[in-house]
Amino acid sequence: MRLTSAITCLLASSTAYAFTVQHPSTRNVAFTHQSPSSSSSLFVASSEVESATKMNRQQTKAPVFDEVCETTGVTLTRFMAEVAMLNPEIAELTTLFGAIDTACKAISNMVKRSQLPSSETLGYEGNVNIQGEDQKKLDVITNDVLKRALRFTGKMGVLASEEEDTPVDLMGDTEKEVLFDEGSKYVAVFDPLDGSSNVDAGIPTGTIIGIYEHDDNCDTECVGDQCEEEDKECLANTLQPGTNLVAAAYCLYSSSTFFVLTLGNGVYMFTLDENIGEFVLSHPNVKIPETSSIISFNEANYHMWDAPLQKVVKGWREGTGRSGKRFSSRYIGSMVGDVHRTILYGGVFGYPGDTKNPTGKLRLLYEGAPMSFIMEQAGGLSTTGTGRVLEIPPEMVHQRVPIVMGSKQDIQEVIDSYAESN
Ligand code: AHM
Ligand code: MG
Repeated sequence: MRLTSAITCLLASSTAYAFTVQHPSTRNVAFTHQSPSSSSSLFVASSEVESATKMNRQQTKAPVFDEVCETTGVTLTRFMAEVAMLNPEIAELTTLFGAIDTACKAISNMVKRSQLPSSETLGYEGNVNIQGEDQKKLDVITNDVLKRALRFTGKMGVLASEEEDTPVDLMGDTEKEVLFDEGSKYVAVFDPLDGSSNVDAGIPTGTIIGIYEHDDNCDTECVGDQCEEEDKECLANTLQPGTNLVAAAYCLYSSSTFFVLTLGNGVYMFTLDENIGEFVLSHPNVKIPETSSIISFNEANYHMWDAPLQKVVKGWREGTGRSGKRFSSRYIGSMVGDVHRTILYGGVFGYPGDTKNPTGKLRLLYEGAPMSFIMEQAGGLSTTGTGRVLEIPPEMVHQRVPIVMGSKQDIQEVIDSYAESN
């Protein structure tokens, strides 16, 4: 019996697996697997095929669960097992997601316990990272947790983290030698504890992860000085535009712990059930409302923003924007929490450029691109105002990018305002 058949509450007659594959140069193929009781439930949303085409990238495949059993649930482990069974060529992602699953649970636990005097994990580490920011103890610890978890999958080539000066190969030791393992299939970029400035106050934080494919040409092995220039260039594997992402995920440490992922075909939200220690599918194929009336910016910077953005936000505040609705403000100051709410309730989250910091604050590689991938896969948009965030080729690991993302109609209003100002 197929594993899927055992999930009785999932396999109602309308349940089918549907997924699309796009190889940039060749084809756009739809595969389906239908449940035994369903002969006509072929389900491939045309919008998904269109969005795959638009993205011009190799799209990974995910099962579509269109029902969730309220009592039994589908764990992240089972979900990934389904993905692997139906898509053997990306089966190795299962190992990676297993590692991230464990790391997020460990980080969630640490963040929760951090308020206890005995944990001694609050406050500053005493180091400053490459971006001149004081590292919090939890920044350093969580970076280590994630790095170790990924390292022991044996699937990783290179990673880049907010807390590392340069990309790090995972097979090397702490000397950060340049060394590649032939089995390395993936490249990870991550921010281990985004919003960590909030953590001492017990306010939500999150982990952001993007997964790219490792360049097949980077299969040489070398150590330190033996490395040729081209080997070193392999480290630049982390510098891929968001359109190349094969997967992205975030974990939100809040009133619940969430694990939210996309494999390029919809967004799946899992909630940690502490009783069984598992992430359980709680929001399958979640879609952001097309419009809403919530804005989420650090509005103290309003006077320094670009005029086209000021104009739109002014209209939203006053109820004279395109929708005619008066918007409310909700701003945590933790991107993961703010984006999570935006996906569920709709609206606009942004950290735009301003006269002081023209490229804004958020980092393209491990904050902007993975979160934009998730936002687009949820049916939203993510823009700099003048361009799609996912299409920006990064030149540096810690490069910043102005971002406004959220409900399609509201973001379109921002894009139009920039276009009109030219
Ligand atoms: P961090 O990666 O150093 O934690 O900074 C990123 C965070 C985001 O989560 C959040 O959107 C932003 O910084 C908040 O910045 P500000 O305090 O300027 O509003
Ligand atoms: Mg961050």
